Amino acid sequence: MKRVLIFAALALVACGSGNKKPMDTPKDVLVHQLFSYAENGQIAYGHQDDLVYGHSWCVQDVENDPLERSDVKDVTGKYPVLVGFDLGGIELADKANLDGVDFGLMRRAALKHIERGGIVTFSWHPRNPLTGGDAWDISSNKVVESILIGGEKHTEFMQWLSRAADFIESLGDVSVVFRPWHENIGSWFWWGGNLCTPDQYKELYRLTHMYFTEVRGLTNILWCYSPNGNCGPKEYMSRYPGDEFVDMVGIDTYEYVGPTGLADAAVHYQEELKSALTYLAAIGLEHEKLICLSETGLEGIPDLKWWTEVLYPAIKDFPVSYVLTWRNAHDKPGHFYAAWDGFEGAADMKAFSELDNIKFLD
Ligand code: BMA
Repeated sequence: MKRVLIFAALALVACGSGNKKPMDTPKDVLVHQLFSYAENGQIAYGHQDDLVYGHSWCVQDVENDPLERSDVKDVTGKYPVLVGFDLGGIELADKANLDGVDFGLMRRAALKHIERGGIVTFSWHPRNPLTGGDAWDISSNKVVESILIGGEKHTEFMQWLSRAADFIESLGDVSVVFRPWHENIGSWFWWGGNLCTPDQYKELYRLTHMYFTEVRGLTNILWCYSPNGNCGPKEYMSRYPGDEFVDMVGIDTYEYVGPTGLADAAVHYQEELKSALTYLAAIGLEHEKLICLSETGLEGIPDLKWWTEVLYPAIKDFPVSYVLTWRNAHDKPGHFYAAWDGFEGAADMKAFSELDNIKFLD
């Protein structure tokens, strides 16, 4: 790994090369924060939906809860640097997102986390605008076409975008990471690989970017392109919307345990991760973008040394600014991706949090 070159490129990103605006916008500050982790050889840790619920608990008083609880903090003594939230449901002005998180609570938690020095990242699993199904409804390959300019659902879709933009705007003068239309090489979401052409996908991403930045003036967003990582570099870039629409490149890659068991799953996951991070680092260098592991994890963490012996060795040599593990559902006991107080594998996550080059919130 040509670390010097990578960091030189990261420095260009951090300085906003070719960009004449002043250096202290909230977005600049966020880019610098992420850049400084990568530059110091550190990887920040993030957790989805931390602060609003965890394994077997959930914030009840959405208006007054002090938002101090966190499974990650219970186990490691520290909050994660990043907290991820999902906007799924905002498109139809729902009160709560697809996992039951009240949007007012989400706003409060996001701002509280930023106030503590943390970073917030948003994903979005919107419903299917053509069929009325959910994000996973792949029954039609005409959905993206239908929402682009000239499509039958375009006007309606622009209203969906406006509601997502309203939410981000309501956070005020802060900068957040936004990674819409994620996991787009695989075909499990209506915007996935077999569901639209590369050009249609790019147009969707650019339309979203154009609406947020040019129409709504939301220039503090750090845009992350985050396909699923179980593909090669050519496929990864085949739907890349373009340098002017992207600030960070990431991948979503999970470990899955198949019939051959845990040890095999770990080997396969590490191989996949290292291969993806190798090309991601090269892409970051070439395109002057930060890189991240935007989603990862092993559901239920049956491998009690997963953090220090599987995840850490696979990521430690790459200039990844952050790694985020998925949510700890409060209503599905086996659906968790971070340790929680009482979980038998908690000590290993604590050991991970204490590694020199892994960063939690101080
Ligand atoms: C998936 C699962 C689902 C959830 C969705 C969006 O990976 O966690 O239960 O609804 O993410 O958060």
